[in-house]
Amino acid sequence: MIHAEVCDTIKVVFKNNSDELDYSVHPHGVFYDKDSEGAEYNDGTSANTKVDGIVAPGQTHTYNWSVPQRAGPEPNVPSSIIWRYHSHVDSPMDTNSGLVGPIVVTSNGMVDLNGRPIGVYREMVSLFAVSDENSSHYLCANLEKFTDETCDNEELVGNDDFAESNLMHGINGFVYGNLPGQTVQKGEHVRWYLIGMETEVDLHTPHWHENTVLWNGMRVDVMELMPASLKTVDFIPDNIGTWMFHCHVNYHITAGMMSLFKVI
Ligand SMILES: [Cu+2]
Repeated sequence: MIHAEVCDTIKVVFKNNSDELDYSVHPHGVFYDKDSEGAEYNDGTSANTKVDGIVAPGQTHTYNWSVPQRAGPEPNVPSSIIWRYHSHVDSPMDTNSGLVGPIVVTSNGMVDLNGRPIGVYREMVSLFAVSDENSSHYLCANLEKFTDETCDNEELVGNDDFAESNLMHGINGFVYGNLPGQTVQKGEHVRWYLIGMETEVDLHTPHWHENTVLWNGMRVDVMELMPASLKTVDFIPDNIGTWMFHCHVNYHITAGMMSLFKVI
């Protein structure tokens, strides 16, 4: 999780520890030159000069992203908003392999000594994504690691049920209520950031049980999230208990897009 204040410059030193694949760090919302974009164009520039921030295995690259006013919140909205970074060499496969993370930008002068928004006691981030592990770089490696099968079994890899089983309807990559760490305290100011990702099945409706959140001047308990969209909401939990936080799309419920959060 990267925190920045408007007028900052974010500096990311990225070492690609993969064995054989190029990766990058491509940010949303912030300001950058071509060498800090982390995205490949089919214009020949990357082959010669590596100016686009694509990083070969074992190599290191430094990205500089400045944070202008237009990367921060406007007045009358929460003092911080959510952006995202992800690998953008093969964007669909890279993100299906899990290479996604959050950037939080806070208004100028609204940041505490830890780089977090003043007055916000707890920040939560939830990534709603149907990770298509058939399109992960690590499908074959995972098969070999966790089963007795390999990708050489074409009958298996080409099987529709196998393919369906690899569509992981996750919140932060966890399914069926196994997501840890979602504990808040009654009466504290919680800022909850939502990230959508992936493809046309990723129409999500995060729903908090027994709580309401404030978004854009409205009080709601369900949000809309589209692929690659970003939302920032605030709430103050007022009822102690263990509550569901899940996607309200019927098929996504049965496929496991469920988690629990605790108010203590
Ligand atoms: Cu959903």
